[in-house]
Amino acid sequence: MLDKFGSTLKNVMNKIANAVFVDKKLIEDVIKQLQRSLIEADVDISIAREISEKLRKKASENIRGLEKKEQIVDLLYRELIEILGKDYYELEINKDKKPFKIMLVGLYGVGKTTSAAKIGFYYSKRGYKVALLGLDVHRPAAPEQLEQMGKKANLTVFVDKDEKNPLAIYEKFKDKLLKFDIVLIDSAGRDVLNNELINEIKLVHEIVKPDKIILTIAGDIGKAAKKQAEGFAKACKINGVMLTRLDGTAKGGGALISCSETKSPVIFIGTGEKINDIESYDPEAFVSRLLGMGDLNLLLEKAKLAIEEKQQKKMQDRLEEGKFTLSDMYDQIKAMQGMGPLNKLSELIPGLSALSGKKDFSKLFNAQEDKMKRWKYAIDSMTPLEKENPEVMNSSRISRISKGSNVPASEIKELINQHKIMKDLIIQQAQGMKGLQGIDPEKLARGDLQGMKKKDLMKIAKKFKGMK
Ligand SMILES: Nc1nc2c(ncn2[C@@H]2O[C@H](COP(=O)(O)OP(=O)(O)OP(=O)(O)O)[C@@H](O)[C@H]2O)c(=O)[nH]1
Ligand SMILES: [Mg+2]
Repeated sequence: MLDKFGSTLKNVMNKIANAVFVDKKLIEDVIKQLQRSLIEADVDISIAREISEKLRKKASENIRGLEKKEQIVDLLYRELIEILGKDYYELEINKDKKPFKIMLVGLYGVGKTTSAAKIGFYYSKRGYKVALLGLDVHRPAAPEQLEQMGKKANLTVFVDKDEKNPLAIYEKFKDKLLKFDIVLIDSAGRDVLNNELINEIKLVHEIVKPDKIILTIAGDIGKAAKKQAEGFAKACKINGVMLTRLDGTAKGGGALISCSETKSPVIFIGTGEKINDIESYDPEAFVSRLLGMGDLNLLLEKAKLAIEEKQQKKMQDRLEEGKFTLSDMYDQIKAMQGMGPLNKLSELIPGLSALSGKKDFSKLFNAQEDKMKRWKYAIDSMTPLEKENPEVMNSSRISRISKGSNVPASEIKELINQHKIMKDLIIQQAQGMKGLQGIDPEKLARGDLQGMKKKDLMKIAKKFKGMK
């Protein structure tokens, strides 16, 4: 279903899932790729541009915090729903009116006859007693085709192969139709929407008085669907659209958007030649499937792990070089906040496993949001040298930072102190537990100090001395 449009959009999704950093460049890449897939789907260039602009604006306003990828996906998802139809429409079938008449109109070869049988099948599966009525007197093979399709759908078919007047056919079967809940009426097409076709539709409309009229449009014509939707809407009241041949065309996106643009609600989509290749069109479900949201969540999970691995490696390298700046500390604490149980998380971050289970560190990671904010202001007021080497900090620097950030000097001192403790421990661990040789690192990581030798416990105690 919509394989091509879907696959280009899935590429956009993969790009997001696999990105290591969510930054302006990624968002720009995503927008460009989306634009490309929209144009491939035969969406009008001006519309594709408009969508890109909107996304760009929304992304710059809304993409914040930790769950950036989810936010981009959500933004794309909502934007696509917006353009691909927004609301879910159903034909309102009046069960008390027998028969409830649904007529299909459309140009030559768009799938009217096939769709009449498909829609009939769709409603019969939902408990309605359905018949098909053939009023296409132009195409010689039309009655037979409808009969064949009706047989596949297990529906009663009313056709007259000799009669050339559609109204006479209707009169002939009128009484028999009363037994049915729903009658699907197949009508004749034309090459173009000319007066001849309009007059025929109007005439049939007057006599047959269909309760609903469904315009059939072939999905593979892309944005040209707009002209058809507008033209038919002028000629008669269209209640909804059946968009056929969405299987195997990249242009389905353009056709759907055209229908949405012209306010012609798509009710059904045709996804193949078989009788059950029909779906009611629900934009939300459709877009989810189009984007492969089911797989996407999995992909995001996997991506998260992959990124963690990459970032872990980078972090590990830095730690092994003895680097752990104030900014690193801030980022780590921030990243870990609100992400789940501390013990579980700290296993993922190099160095921190040694600290899990330590009460004081739990406290540190659970630092209040506003305290974190003040730390951030303080760090932002520091020079690169101070961030990299907080050892250079003295009282005049602290008072400068305090003034610049409006954070009390005592809190800045606390921040520097916490950093020192954390850095010593983390780097120690990263560098192969130099000071703690002989201690099972896994036990240490679990905070499992039982059964350790007294000598080793003393070593650890010494390391934790600075912590309150
Ligand atoms: N792949 C695919 N083919 C379809 C779909 N709907 C219809 N078709 C095919 O399109 C061709 C035309 O379908 P018809 O139902 O005969 O179209 P029509 O509008 O009744 O044509 P006329 O009566 O000649 O105006 C047939 O070969 C159908 O099998 C669809 O959703 N997918
Ligand atoms: Mg036909």
